[in-house]
Amino acid sequence: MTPKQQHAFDKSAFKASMTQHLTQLGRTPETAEMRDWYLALGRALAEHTTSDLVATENDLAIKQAKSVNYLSLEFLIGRLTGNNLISMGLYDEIAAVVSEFGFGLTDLLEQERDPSLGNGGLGRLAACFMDSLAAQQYPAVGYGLHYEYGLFRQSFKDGAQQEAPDAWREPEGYPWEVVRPDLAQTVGFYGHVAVIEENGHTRREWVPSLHIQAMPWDLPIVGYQSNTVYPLRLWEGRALTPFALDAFNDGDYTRAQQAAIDAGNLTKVLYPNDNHDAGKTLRLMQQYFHSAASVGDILRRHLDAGHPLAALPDYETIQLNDTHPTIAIPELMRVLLDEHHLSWDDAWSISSQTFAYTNHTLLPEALETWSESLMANLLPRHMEIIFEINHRFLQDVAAKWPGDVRKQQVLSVIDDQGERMVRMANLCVIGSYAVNGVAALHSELVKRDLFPEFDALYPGRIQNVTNGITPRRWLKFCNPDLSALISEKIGDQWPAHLEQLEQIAQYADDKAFQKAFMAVKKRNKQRLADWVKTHLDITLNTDAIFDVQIKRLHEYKRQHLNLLHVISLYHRLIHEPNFDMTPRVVFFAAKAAPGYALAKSIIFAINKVAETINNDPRVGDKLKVVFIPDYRVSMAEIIIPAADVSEQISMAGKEASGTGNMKMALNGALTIGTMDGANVEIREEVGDDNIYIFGLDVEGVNALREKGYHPDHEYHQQPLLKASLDSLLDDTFTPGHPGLLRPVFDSVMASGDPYLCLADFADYVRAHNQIDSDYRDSTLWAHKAILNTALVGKFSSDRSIRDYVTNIWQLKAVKR
Ligand code: RUG
Repeated sequence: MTPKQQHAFDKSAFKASMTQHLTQLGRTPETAEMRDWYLALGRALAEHTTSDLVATENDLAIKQAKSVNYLSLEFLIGRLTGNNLISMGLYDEIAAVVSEFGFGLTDLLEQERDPSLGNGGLGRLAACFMDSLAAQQYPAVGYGLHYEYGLFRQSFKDGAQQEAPDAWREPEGYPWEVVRPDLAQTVGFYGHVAVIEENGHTRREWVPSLHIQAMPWDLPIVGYQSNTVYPLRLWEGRALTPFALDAFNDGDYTRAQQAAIDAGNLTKVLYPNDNHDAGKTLRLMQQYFHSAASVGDILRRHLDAGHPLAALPDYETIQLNDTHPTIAIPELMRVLLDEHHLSWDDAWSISSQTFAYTNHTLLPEALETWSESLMANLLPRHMEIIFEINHRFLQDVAAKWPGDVRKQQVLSVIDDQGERMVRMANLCVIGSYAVNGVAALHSELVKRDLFPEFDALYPGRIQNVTNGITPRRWLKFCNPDLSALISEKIGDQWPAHLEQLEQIAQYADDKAFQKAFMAVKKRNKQRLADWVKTHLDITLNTDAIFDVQIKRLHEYKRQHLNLLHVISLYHRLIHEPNFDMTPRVVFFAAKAAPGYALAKSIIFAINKVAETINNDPRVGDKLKVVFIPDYRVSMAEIIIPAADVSEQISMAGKEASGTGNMKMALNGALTIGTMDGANVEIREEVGDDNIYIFGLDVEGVNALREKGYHPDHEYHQQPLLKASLDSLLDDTFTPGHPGLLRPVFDSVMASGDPYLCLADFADYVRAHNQIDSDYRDSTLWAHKAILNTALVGKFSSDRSIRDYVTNIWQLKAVKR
C-alpha cells in the first residue's frame, strides 16, 4: 500500500514521539486507551506535516508563483489520519509501529471522528480539489470556517431523524490542526460610513461598531508522495476582549463573558443546508467573516512577498465555491478603495481579474439572495459599493441593449420586485473573470437557461469544468484490495495518473482477473455486511445485489422513486406467486436538513418500509432495506467499495454534476441513472452497455411540462405503481397507524409530483429488471464492472484541477 516515502522514517524516534504525546495526554503506554493512542499517533504525525506546511509557506519559489485561493464555506475533508499516511508514504511503517504497541492500525484509525465541516457534494468537492492541488503542486490555500459543531449527528428514533450537535474536536482538540495567532485578522460589522474631507477630496470610510477576531486554524493538505503541504485555513470567531473584568467584579458574570459568547456564536454551527438558501442574519455574518478574513490574509501574503497591489491578479486568483463567499468581491473593492486609496477603475480592474466563480446549481431556491436592508445594516459600506458596481454595470447593459428594460431587470444585482434583494449570483458573474458550471450538461444549462443574457454580454466567460474525485481517498485508501489488484496488473503509478486505469480494460474478459475482481467486491460487501450486523443487527446475504443510494435527502434526487421501486418489489414478492428476483439489498444513507419536512418524511417512510420488509418471513433474504444512519465520509469509504449498483436518479436537469456517481463507478459499481449531471459523461466514457440509463432527459422533461403533466394518469394507468403508492396510505408499513406515510403519497399525487417520479417510474422498473437479469450472468456482470473501473479515469479531480489551471487560473506547478 505504501508509495515512495518522502521522509526517512526513524522508527524508534517515532515511537518515542508517540510515547511523549501520550505523556502530554496524562497517560502511559500501560494506562492509555485506544483513543489516546490515536491522538498520540495523530499528534506525532502532525509534527511532520506542520513543519512541511511552514516550509512550503516560506518557499520563495511559491511566493514568486501564482496561487489559487479556494474560498468555500464548506470543506468536507473526512478523516485525515489514514489519508495523510498514504500521502506521506508511511502507511506500512506506521502499521508496524502501531502493531508493536499492540494495536491494529485500522482499529486506531476508526477512533477519529470525521471533521464534518460540510453538507454534501459541494464541500466534498472542495476537499478533493485541495488534495489534487497538493498532489500536483499547484500553489494553493484553502479558506474556510472553523465550525465548532460540524453538520449534525443523525440518529433515528422510531424511524424519525434526530439531530444532535457534532462536537468533532471534543474534548482534546483535533490532532491535525495548528492555531496561528500571528496570522489573526480583525473583522468589522455594522456601524456607519464616515465621509472624510482630505486635501480637498472627500472619501468614504466604514466605521464598524462591532469587531470580531478571526483566529486561523491550519489543517495540513499533504501532497501525495511529495513534501508539499498546503494549508486549509479555517477561521474561528473570537472576541477581541473576551473577558470584562470590571463586569465580573460587579457580579455581572454574564456581561463579563458576553463578547466571547457573541464572537463564539459566529462559528458555532455549519448551516445544515444543501441546495437551499439559509436566509439567516448569522449566516450572512459568517459569510462576511469568512470573506473578510480570507481577503485580508491573501493581501497580507501578497504584500509580504513584496508584490505591488496592482499585480494582485498576476499572483493570486480567488475561486468562489458557489455564491457563499460572494461578499469577498465588495470586500476587496472596499480595501482597495478605502484603505489603499485606489481609484474605482484601478480597484475594479484588479478585483475583476482576481475572482472566478463556480456555480453548482440551477435550483432557484439555492440561488442566494440577501435582503438589501439587512445588508445595508450589517455592511453599510459594502452595500454602497454593490450599488456602484450595479450602476456601472447597468450602463453597460443599456449600451448593449438600448431601451431594453426587461434585460436591465433580470441582470441587475438588485431584485426590486417586492422586498429589495441582492442577487449574489449576478454579483458573482459581473465581478468574476470566469464562471464555470460543474459538468458539461450543467454548464450548457447555465448558459442556456440560467444566465443567457450574461452569456450574450460576456461571451466565453461561462465555461465548463467537470467535477472530479481524488483517487487517493476514493480508491487507493478506501479499497486497498482493489488497489493492490490493479497495481499488480498496471503498476502503482495510477493514483497520480488515473487515466492509466484504461489499461485494465484489456482484462475485462480475462477469467482469472474477473474472478479476482469479483472476489474483492465480495470481501468489500462482507465488510459492509459485518458493519450492518454489528451496528444495526440486520443479517445480509452478500450474494445479493448491493444497490446503493447515498447522498443528501432532496426531492430532486428522488429517494422516493427508489422507495417506490422497493415497495413494488415487495408487493410482487407477496402477491405474485411466480415472481422471482435476484436477491437484493437496497442501501440508503442521507441526512435531511432539519427544517425540510418532506425530506424528513421520506426518511421516516424508508425506515418504516425497511422495518416491515426486513421482518416479513415471506420475503426471506430476497429483499432487504438498510438505512445507514449518520452518513459521513468515513461511512462512504465502507459503502462505496461494496456497491454493485449506484443510484443516480435525479430528475434530468436538476443534479448539477454529482460526484458519488464517479466514486461508485471507479469502485466497479454500475450506474442506474438519468441523463443528468455527470451521468451523461460517465455514459460517454463507459459506453451504453455498461450503464443503465432510464427516464426522461432534459428535453423530455420540458416537453412533458409543456404538454401538461398529470401524475394521476400514471397512477391509474400503472397497476403496480398504484398498488405501491396505495400502500403508503394504508397501514402496510405502519401497523395500526394508517396514514403516517401520507406526506410522501401527497408529494407525488396532491402536490403534482414536481420531480416527475411517476412519469419515470415504468422506465426505472424496466432498467432495474435488466439489472436483475444481467447480475445473474456473473461473467457479464464482472465484465461490465471491470470496464466501469477501467474507463472512468477522466473523473480524477487531478484532471478537474488541470482544467481549472489551464483554462481559468493560469498557474504553474512548483515542485518542491
Ligand atoms: O448538488 C450539487 C451536486 O450536483 C454537485 O456535484 C456538487 C459539487 O459541484 O454540488 C452540489 N451542491 C450544489 N451543493 N450545494 C449546491 C448549491 O448551493
